[in-house]
This record gives sequence, structure tokens and C-alpha cells, in this order.
Amino acid sequence: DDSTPYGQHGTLHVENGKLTDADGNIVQLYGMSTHGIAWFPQYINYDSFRTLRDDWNTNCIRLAMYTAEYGGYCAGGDKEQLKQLVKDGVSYATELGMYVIVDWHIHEENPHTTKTVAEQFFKKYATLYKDYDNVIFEICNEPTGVQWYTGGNDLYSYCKDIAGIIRDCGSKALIVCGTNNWSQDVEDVAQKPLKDDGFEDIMYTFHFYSGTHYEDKRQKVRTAVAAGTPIFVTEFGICDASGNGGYDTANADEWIEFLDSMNISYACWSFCNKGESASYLKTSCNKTTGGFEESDLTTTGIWLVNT
Ligand code: IDC
Repeated sequence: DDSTPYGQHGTLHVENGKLTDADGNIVQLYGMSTHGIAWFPQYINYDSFRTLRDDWNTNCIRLAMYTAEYGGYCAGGDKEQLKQLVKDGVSYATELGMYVIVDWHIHEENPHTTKTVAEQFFKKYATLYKDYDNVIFEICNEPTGVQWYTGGNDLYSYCKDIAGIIRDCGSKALIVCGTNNWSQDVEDVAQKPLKDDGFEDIMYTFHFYSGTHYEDKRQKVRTAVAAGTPIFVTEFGICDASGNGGYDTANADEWIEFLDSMNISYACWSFCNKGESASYLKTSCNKTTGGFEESDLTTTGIWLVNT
């Protein structure tokens, strides 16, 4: 069906450091990230995703599943509920022909800590979705305290092992690897990219919040891109890095222009009504299935619609 994003672009690949579609044309994904699905499950529904696709002109949705915090998959969260939300989210996105990122939302920790659980998780979902070309696996949102490459228990070894499991299950899905320091040290990947081990269709993530991150961080991205590292901004915000505080929309515009100039894909944090700057919806907005009006939206929501 040519009218949907997946219908138009089909299977994604990485070629010469860029994301390409089934015809080999460079493609950019842009869209939305949920907040933690454990805390805001109500936005995972067909009509809300259709609104994001049709009214907000996006082609991708990221399902953020925290691992460590209370309610997280490895921290007392209701695993059955979380798995059901992932399945529901993937199935609505698939029906709508949208790309969908399954995000193992490591937050401020070394992913090796919960690697065994991650292995089981990705084994299950890589097998289940091996014929779903619209599914993207993000295998560690924001690692900290672990270098990309040391030759030991580094991020590279984590990513290589998880990517190996995903491929062994028969999945050719696009895989997005986290980078050290809240997914900012993206320039380090060039020392040892997974493609040198024969892996295909692997990208690396860089995250920014425009109220906190400026030109020096853009320089990191430029350095990485110049080295041939394929980048996907799976999360950004237009406020400060706490998810709250002041906005910098002028810097956000500069970031988007910068990413567009390099065909880098991006997803904005976050689709919920929590009382913080990053949320698209005001806390007073109880709509969860679309029909959002300007009065329902925060500065983030309005900026995103306009962008
Ligand atoms: C924030 C949420 C906030 C929550 C906090 C801790 O906005 O409501 O209390 O996490 O769970 C990230 C992370 C993302 C953060 C976001 C804003 O990936 O989980 O969400 N942020 O701080 N990296 C940089 C900023």
C-alpha cells in the first residue's frame, strides 16, 4: 500500500553510512517517542498512532521500555503487561505502515548489568518479528560508565552479542546501538564499528536536548559522520536534558536543520501529558486517541507539529 510510509519505502538498509529504503534511496525517519510505556500505556492505541501519522506527518514511533527504574522490565515491572504493550504497539504501527522502534531503555547504567535479560528479550522479539521489515531494534538507549571499545566488557561487546542474537534468529531488522555518555560519544564508534565484523544494517544513536546541547555536541556528530558512522537520533528534546526546564526552540531548529542536511533520522521525547517540558500534551489534556487541538499542546507539541 503506497499510501503508508512502509508501503513507500519498504525494507531499510544502511549504505555508505546512510539509511536507505528498499530501492536504495536515502530515507529519513522522523517521529515520536513514547514516554516509558509502563507509566503511559494509554497512548499505545491505533487511533493515536494514526493521528501521529496523518495529522503530524510522522513515519516512525519509538516504544520506550525502561529496564531499570521502578516499573522497568528488570526492576519489578509487570513483564507480561510490558510485553503486551510492545506487541500492541508493533501491531498498530504495522497496520498503519509505520516504522516502529523497540527501545530497550537502559537509562544511566552499563547495559552489561542486565545483559542476560536483554538477550532473552531480543531473542524472543527478533524471532517473533523476523518477517516484519518495519521493526527496528534499539538495544541500549543511554549507557553510561562504559567505553565503546576497550577490548573487554565494553559497549562494543554488548552490542555485538545482542546483534548476533538478533541475526541468529533470522531477523534482518535495522539495529540501533547506544553510545557511551547518554548516547553522546558517537565519535568513539569509528574505532571499532560492527560492520568490521560483517554485520549489516547497524546504526548508532546520538541524543540531544536543545536547552542543554549546542555546537560542541554537533561537532561530535560531524566527526562521527565524517568517519562513516551511520547515526540515528532515536531521542531528542527541545528543553533541557532533565526533560524539564526551559526551552530553546531556536537551537532546536538549528539541530533539525543540521540533521536534515545529513539525512539523519530523529524521534522526539515524549508523547504523553506528564507535567514536564518535554511532554507534547498538557497535563490538562486527557485525550489519548488523537483529536489534539492547539490548546492541548505544550511548547514541545506545538513546535513538533510545526516542524
Ligand atoms: C526522563 C523523563 C522523566 C523521568 C526520567 C527518569 O522525561 O519524566 O522521570 O526520565 O525516568 C533521556 C532519557 C529519558 C529521560 C530524558 C529526559 O533517555 O529517559 O526521560 N532524557 O531527562 N536522555 C536525556 C534526557
